[in-house]
Amino acid sequence: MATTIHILNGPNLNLLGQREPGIYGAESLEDIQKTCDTVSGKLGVSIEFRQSNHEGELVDWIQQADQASAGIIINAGAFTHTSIALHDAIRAGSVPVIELHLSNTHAREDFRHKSYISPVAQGVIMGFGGYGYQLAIRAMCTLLESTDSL
Ligand code: CA2
Repeated sequence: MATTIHILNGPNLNLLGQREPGIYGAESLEDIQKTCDTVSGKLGVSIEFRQSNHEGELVDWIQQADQASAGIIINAGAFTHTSIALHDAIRAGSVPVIELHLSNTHAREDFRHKSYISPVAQGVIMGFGGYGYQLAIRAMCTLLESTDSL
């Protein structure tokens, strides 16, 4: 059975492609998911791609992914900048986590400069729009190979 990577998306990411294309790009989350399916298929891994507007649901998914998955890629949206609950859920787990953002949050408002995810993530990818999802899948596969987990 193929190794699974969870790709978790936080609040408002379901609105991608409808507003603010200058910041987040013109692709919808569904478009991004399709590309992720293609890329992961080529790399021989399977993905579980999800989005929620609810912090507790994301906590549940992180806990589940820690049992069912080899790694987690998470774009926590605005919860990145506020959520100690997501920080604690990641910290409690043992699979590698890659933090992902479409935009370069450090080039934006001050309140986006703080991340509660970064201190518990293996690495961070940001500023490449939807292409960042492909980069994150590739980075996760390289990481898993290097630890003989793939
Ligand atoms: O750059 C990213 O990926 C973010 O995680 C996106 C979040 C933002 O709060 C983070 O600071 C950075 C926002 C999610 C999408 O929000 C939309 C709002 C309006 C229209 C489309 C998307």
